Amino acid sequence: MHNEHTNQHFQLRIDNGEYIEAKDYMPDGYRKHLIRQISQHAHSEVIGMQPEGNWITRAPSLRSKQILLAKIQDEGGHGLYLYSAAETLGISRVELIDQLHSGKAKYSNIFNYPALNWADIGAIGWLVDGAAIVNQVSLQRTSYGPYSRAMVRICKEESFHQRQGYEIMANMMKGTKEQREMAQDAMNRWWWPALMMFGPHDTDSPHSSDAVKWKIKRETNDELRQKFIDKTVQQAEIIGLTIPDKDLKFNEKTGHYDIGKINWDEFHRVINGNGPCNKQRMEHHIKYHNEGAWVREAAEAYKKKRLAKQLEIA
Ligand code: FAQ
Repeated sequence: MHNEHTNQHFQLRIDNGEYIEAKDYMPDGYRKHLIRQISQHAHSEVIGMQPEGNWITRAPSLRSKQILLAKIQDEGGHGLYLYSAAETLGISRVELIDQLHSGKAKYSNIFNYPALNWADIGAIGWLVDGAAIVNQVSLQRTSYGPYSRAMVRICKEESFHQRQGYEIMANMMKGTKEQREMAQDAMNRWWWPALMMFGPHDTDSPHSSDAVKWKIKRETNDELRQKFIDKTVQQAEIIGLTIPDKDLKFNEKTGHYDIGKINWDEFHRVINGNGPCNKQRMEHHIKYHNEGAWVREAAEAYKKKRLAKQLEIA
């Protein structure tokens, strides 16, 4: 017998490459996994506006200020697409934000590092958006329809972000000795945390086996990290930056770059709340969330009023 409401039928649909939509049957574990991942992704986009926002008023030219403003607005928009995708799974925005504020939901490790100078804005665009896009291109084919569609839109914008960061780095590398040193210093500070963005090695990643079985992940953490390394090492070479890894070496046998050891103690410290900026990031989010309460109340009141009017007319 073939019952549409069984996990077996669900897995068959996944194996056949079908997309799962909001009202379709899905196992509880699949729903929970997606709420966790999509909401963490949304929180990352929004918290990620903070390190860059810090540099809008100090951008070195009107052109660079306009570009940075547009980029940061895009990140806010990405957060909105993703919160909406998470809400289709039956959780409210209020609950999602509560989970962020209580520390139950994580956000990307990378946004707990400070942006100290303009070269950091280049490094964020090039390395952070560069890592994000490798992951997100793969997620365009994730099995949950609303998440996949959000990713298609996000990827279009993210590739522009990566290029704006690379342009900043390339220009600084064509500049004075001090500018070249600033670019290298930013590279040294952002390289390893960017590699950590892909998550723990496959053998230490508790969620990966379900994610692969359900085709939430189309490629594993290590596969995506390797893709990012291979393309970024070459981009660094072109503009004269050195990768801060004495063990980095091209492996003729595999056709990929081998790297040194990632500091997973640092990763766990940062994602568990003890990175350089965790406290500041969360305090900032809570402060402005509370200050914006009146906007949410006004929107809610307007919605109720319109609904009452529609009922009157009907
Ligand atoms: N940071 O078993 P796994 C952007 C946690 S893009 C913090 O491997 P999973 C663009 C993980 O949650 C950045 N925590 O987990 C932008 C789990 O803990 P939990 C956001 C991490 O989910 C640029 C535990 O470790 N992109 O923001 C991280 O299968 C510039 C075990 O890990 C996404 O979120 C980490 N890096 O794989 C915006 C992409 N890695 O939940 C502004 C979507 C792992 O049990 C400015 N997400 N953990 O408490 C994913 O693809 C996956 O969730 C992974 C992790 C690959 C991140």
